[in-house]
Amino acid sequence: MFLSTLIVSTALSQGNDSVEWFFFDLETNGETAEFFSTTPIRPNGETYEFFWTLLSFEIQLTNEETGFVFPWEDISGDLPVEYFGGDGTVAGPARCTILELNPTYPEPPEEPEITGTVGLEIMPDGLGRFYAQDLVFGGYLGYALTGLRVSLVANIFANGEAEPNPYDLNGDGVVGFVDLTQLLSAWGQPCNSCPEDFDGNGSVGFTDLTALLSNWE
Ligand SMILES: [Ca+2]
Ligand SMILES: [Ca+2]
Repeated sequence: MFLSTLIVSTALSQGNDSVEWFFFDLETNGETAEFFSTTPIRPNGETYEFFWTLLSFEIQLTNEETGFVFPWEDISGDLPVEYFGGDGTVAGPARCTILELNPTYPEPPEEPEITGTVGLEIMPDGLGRFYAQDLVFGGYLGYALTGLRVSLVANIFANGEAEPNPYDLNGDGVVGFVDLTQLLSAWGQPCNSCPEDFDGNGSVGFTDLTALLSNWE
């Protein structure tokens, strides 16, 4: 499956001007964890095409009585097929979500050892963020689940250029406090086509503030 993903990816990469491989290796003992790619992709893509493949999904068990920690065990073969990989397209610009999974292992009616959220997104600076959160680890017969390790590879293509967001005044990919500060420092001042005058009435005022706040991210 990994090989076929490589072949499809190569075919699709023609005509795309920004391509990035993201390798992720996340390890957690139940706490929220995140892992960032070492290289970024262009964050202003109009759309992003992606393929991802799960490399391994490992769990670690601990004997609750003796404290003995067992070696990592790859259970990816036991997971439902939708966790093995996938592809799709999302709208840019970053920040945008590539995938979000809610693994439950094992499948009902067995008692779950793991529930939680594992996801991948492109950050405003173009880095890939792979994360695990809201994890609940269970156990059985005196054995507790104490660790989760997920390895995944994603191939992402940036296509086209997203229209710049006029409310993102400093161009960092989000409408937030920095933009608010910039608007407030231009408050009340007459200006001729300055970026903070969203409604173009010649000054920065309440209407512009409301417009920025309603586009808050
Ligand atoms: Ca901003
Ligand atoms: Ca105005």
